[in-house]
Parts: sequence; structure tokens; C-alpha cells
Amino acid sequence: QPLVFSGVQPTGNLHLGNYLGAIRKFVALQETNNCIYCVVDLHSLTAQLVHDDLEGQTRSITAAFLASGIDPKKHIVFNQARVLQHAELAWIFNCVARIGWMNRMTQFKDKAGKDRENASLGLLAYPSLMAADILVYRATHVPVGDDQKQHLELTRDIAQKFNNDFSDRIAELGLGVEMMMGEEKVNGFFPITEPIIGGPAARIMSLRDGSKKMSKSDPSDLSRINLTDDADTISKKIKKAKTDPEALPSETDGLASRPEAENLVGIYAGLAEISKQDVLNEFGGQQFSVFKPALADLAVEKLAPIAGEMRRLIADPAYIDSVLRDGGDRARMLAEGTMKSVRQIIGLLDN
Ligand code: AQP
Repeated sequence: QPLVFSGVQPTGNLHLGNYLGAIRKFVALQETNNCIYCVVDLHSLTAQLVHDDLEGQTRSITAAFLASGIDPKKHIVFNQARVLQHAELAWIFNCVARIGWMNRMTQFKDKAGKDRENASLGLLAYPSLMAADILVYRATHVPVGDDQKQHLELTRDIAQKFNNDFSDRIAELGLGVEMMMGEEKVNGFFPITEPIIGGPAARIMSLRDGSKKMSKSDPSDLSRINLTDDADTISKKIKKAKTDPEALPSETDGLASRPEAENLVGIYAGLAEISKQDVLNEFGGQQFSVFKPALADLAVEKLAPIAGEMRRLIADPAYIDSVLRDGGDRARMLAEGTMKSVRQIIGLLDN
């Protein structure tokens, strides 16, 4: 039975990259799957412990989920800190994973910078908590942007090592399920999760620098389109977006060495839900003075209703909290079911 899980950190304004790379996929997947979507507040402590308004940020991400079309009645929407089993399983995974695995993570290297000795231990262990978020529900599929690919590979490594290390115990207790590991059929407790990455908007880049991903923590607000930007701001940011002086090519090959042009075409394709080639079929040969206003109109058309609904929801924090409470209660029941088995497999008495 497929089960979808994904999370978003409450670390700042959600932007178009988060929306196209992740949230829009969450919405599409809920049509045919059971889904669990989480505001990962514990993760947001890894790079910055003290936040100005963590409660407000958590509610704002929840509002973005709901405003984008996630149905909290049919699926589960909650914040991570309500379900202690995430932290419990993360501790166990800290003991499964190896320090070398964590040290190799590019996100850790980027976020820790040069002064690694001073990075928090939580930042190093981030992928272990992420693996716990997913595997505490034994989720099979995880929609994410391209930047999370390496962390998902680590989740698979952790699941595989746990299954191997405890294979006798899992078999003895009859807690395994049959699954394919490459060519081999094995019996494991945790599934080997599949990432769902891809499409024209898997990695949206900064509007100011085509070599950097669009990010909440970029100091320049002009580098990103926030989900809550008004129409004028969106138009201004797209107008100011860095480009080159050439017209758009008519084939995608012509975008290869033009990262800023490729990014804007990818954003258009993502918003219109068409391929980059379809965009070039329409705009190939045109200057940015024609393409940018068309892109701005499309972005406003798609984002304005979400921003409006987010504002309405944020004005009702009691409703948002009730969604998170209800989702947390349902998530906890599932997570505790997994942890009962995990404790039994390891030999941690909880009776
Ligand atoms: N630029 C992007 N393009 C496509 N997808 C993206 N995602 C993030 N940036 C892009 C995807 O959004 C989801 C939620 O991300 P997150 O907030 O949990 O963490 P992040 O990847 O660290 O996002 P940011 O915006 O870059 O935040 P900061 O600046 O706080 O680090 C994930 O699925 C992510 O892949």
C-alpha cells in the first residue's frame, strides 16, 4: 500500500521553488494516495535555535498547505513536534547511521560553512531526523525538490542497514515484509523509500543568480518570489530578474549554457504545467521584454488565489491549530504502531 510523506521547514517565507518543487506535487499526489504532510519544526532548530516567531511560521506553512489545496480531513497535516516518536526514532537512527555518511552531505557542508566545529550537532544529524520522519510511518514515496535527493538516498541507506542489522530478529518476530532490494527479494521492516523528484521545476534557481537555488534564507528578497507577494511585487521581481541579451531559443538545447533563461522558462513551464519545449514553441525567438510580462501575468494568476486564501487562514490561528492538533493525534497513532515494533525488534522494553 503506497504511503506518501513529505515535510517543509518553518524557516521563512515559502517561495515559488518550495511551491513548484514540493507543495504542488503534494496536492497532486493526494488524489490517488494516502498522504502525510508535516511542518518540520524540529528541523528548523538545526541551523537557527532561536526564532522570532516559530509559532507564526508554523501556522503560515500550514496555511500554505491548505491554501494550495491539501485536504486535512482526507489526509494528515500536522507539525512534527507534536509526535514525539519522530525524535525517538531519530535517536535510534543516529545509532544506525555513521558519522562519515553525515559528513558527506552537501547540505551540511553548505550550511555549516567553514567553521564546521561550531555547527550544531543537530545540523549534522538532520538527515537522521528526516529518515525518522519518513520511516516512522513506513512511507513508501516522498515528493521533494532536487536538493533533497541526497538526503533521501541516506534514508534508504539507513532503512537498509536497520533491516540488515536486525534481520534475524525481524524474521523471528514475523515483522518483515517482502521487498525487492535491487535484483534480490529480501524481508525487511522499513521500506526502501522512493523519491518523487522531477519535472521542469525540480530545482528553481535564484532570480538574481542562475547558479544558486531559490532559497528562503537568501538575504536578497529579489532573489525569490514569495507565495505571499502581491501582484506588483511579483511583476517587479520578474522584471528585475537577471537575464542575458539574447532572444529565447526555439529548442531546449539552446538553453544549455544560459542558466537564467533556462530558469525562467522552467518557472513558466512549472506554473503552466507544460514542458520547457512547449514554452519555447510559444516564445522561441522572442525577447525577454515580451516573455517576462507574460511570465509575470501567469505567476500572478496562479499565486494570487493562494496568497488570498493564506491571508484568510492566517487570520484564524485557532482553526489552524485545530487542524494541526487533529492531524497530530492521527499521526501519533500510526507512529506509535511503528515504534512498538521497533522497540520490540531492538529489545527496548516498553511493556
Ligand atoms: N529552489 C527550489 N526548487 C525546487 N524545490 C525546492 N525546495 C526548496 N527549494 C527549492 C523544496 O521545497 C521543500 C521544502 O523545503 P524546506 O523548507 O524543507 O528546505 P530547503 O530545501 O532547505 O528550502 P529552502 O527554501 O532552501 O530553505 P532554507 O533557505 O531555509 O534552507 C523541499 O522538498 C525542497 O526540496
